[in-house]
Amino acid sequence: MNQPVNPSVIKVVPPDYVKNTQLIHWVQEIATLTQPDHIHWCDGSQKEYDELCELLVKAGSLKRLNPAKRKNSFLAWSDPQDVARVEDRTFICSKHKDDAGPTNNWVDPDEMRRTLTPLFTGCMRGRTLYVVPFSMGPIGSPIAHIGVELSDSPYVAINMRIMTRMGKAVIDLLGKDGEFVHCIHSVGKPLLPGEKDVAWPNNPSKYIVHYPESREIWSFGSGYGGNALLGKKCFALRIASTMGRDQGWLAEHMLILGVTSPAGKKFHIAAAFPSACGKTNFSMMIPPKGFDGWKVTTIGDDIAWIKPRKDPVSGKTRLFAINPESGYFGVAPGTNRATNANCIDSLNQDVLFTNVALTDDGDVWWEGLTDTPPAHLIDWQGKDWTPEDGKSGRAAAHPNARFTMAAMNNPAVDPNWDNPEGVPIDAFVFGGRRSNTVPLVTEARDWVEGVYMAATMGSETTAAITGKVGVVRRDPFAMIAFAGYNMSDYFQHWLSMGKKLANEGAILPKIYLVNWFRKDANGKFVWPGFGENMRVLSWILDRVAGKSNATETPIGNCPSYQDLNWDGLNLNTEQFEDVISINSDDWRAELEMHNELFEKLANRLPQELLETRKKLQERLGL
Ligand code: TSX
Ligand code: MN
Repeated sequence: MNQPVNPSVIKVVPPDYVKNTQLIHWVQEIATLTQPDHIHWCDGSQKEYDELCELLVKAGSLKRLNPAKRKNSFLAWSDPQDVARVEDRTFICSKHKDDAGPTNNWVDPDEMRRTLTPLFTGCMRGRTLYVVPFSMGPIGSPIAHIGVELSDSPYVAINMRIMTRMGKAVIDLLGKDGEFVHCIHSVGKPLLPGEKDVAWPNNPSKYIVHYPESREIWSFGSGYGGNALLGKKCFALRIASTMGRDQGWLAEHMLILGVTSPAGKKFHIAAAFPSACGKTNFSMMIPPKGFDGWKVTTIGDDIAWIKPRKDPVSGKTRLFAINPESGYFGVAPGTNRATNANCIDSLNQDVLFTNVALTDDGDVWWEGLTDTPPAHLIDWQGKDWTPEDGKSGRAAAHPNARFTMAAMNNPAVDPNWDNPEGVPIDAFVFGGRRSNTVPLVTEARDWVEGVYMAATMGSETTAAITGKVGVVRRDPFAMIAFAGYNMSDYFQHWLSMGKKLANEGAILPKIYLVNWFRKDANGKFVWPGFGENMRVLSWILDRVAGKSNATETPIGNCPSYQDLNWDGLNLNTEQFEDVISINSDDWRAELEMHNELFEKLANRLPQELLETRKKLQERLGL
């Protein structure tokens, strides 16, 4: 690695409790490269968190919210050019291009290192390098893994304390020779001596780089979300998915929820949805009228790490899941008491808000929080805002504005959310946003058909995602942006896991495809969604328990009207038909779109998926 021009770097002196020689040498190496003024080893304490928040307030990067409204909570406004993940600047740098596959940006790893070294050289001048040790998953869990992020952003350090188990306990677990994923992050804005910092430093040139073979992440130029909180999408999905492929487990873009029946029987569901389908809402769902005694609890809202293990109860192998995160980094706009009451109740204290609007009394507001907006706000860009601006289309909060909250502050958090053993998964649910074609719920007849459903999943774009509205984009397993390797190999990994586990006599989860978003001839949503989705969940769980009926259709098993519990909801048989029907013209077009995806992925596409498509076509009489 190139030595910086001015190697006058501070000598790394770690705290006494740091014994890991690889860690100490690596911090020395990165400090020599990036030339920070100071190095701060994060211990994860409340005192440290409070001090970093105070430092960010003094620097003008955070505003403390009114403690009477939002206790111990802060607001950050980002640079308007740093507001979301940058997928076109995200790279999977495997040795071979085919190992990244046709859906990832690939650059040769040696070439990428030649590009990044000059960018990282001296990039932390005038700043503090924070050493952020973190565990993805309960510390010491057999499903968890450790990472260390070296970042020049104190905003990253405080977010990582909420989103991961961060601090000294992780260093202790690492011991002398423990392994960890190396994560390097810089906002990419070194300061000249005496130069005044800006509130949200970043660099117009952004790189989110993964080296799957050496399990490294290098992120440059952004301070926002998944670009900068490297435990989340970069580690827990992209790097972890390659670890799962190599080691026989699954890293998935899935929420995990617990459902307890009135009789006290507990089930667990893992569910994958593309963006803008209300994943966080689903993970915090409240059962509706007619479901007295049912309880829904949250294990995770975004990511699941799933490993097979012998279940002491049944004596058989089952899939056990943990939430590798310890907080939720959720989209604020659209969240309100009707869409997600548990979330609203989670946001009263200890929250970091990013890019929402500020009220005159030091509270926050975003589009959809209340029907009537406050008469005056400061918008996410620091400008005055009135409801008139809203009417002319200028949003007060950025559409991708976020809250960072601790899982423990969710009133519906599952008692096992932090259990190192994980929870046994009974069913996998996949679902996109489709105004037609895809029924409310379809059960896969077997594992392979379920993998096909997930692999071909599509979702319609919304205004918040792109300019174009209502275009179906394929998002296999909701992993299109997050698989750290070839998507066809990823499908094969799912198929192989299924086969291997079935051969071992394992209890495999059943697989379902759902769609809350079918519209009628007038373009209106037919299914009421939100808590009412419990009706679909309880049918699924009854299927798992062998208690409810289904009718075989050409695309899988669907409930008939009488198979669902309608207690407390008026939805007539015609409306049900609108959400469950299978139209053969629609499915002809759908299978054509599956073909387009398969052609793109043809190189290593598992034959079984092509065979499944053929059977589907025959059953549909196409
Ligand atoms: O999150 C949603 N879920 C899952 C909830 C557990 N949303 C919001 C999506 C945007 C992030 C939904 N929107 C859901 C849903 O099930 N369904 C719909 C569509 C819909 C929207 C509004 C109404 C009904 C359905 N009803 C009224 O507005 C009164
Ligand atoms: Mn996500």
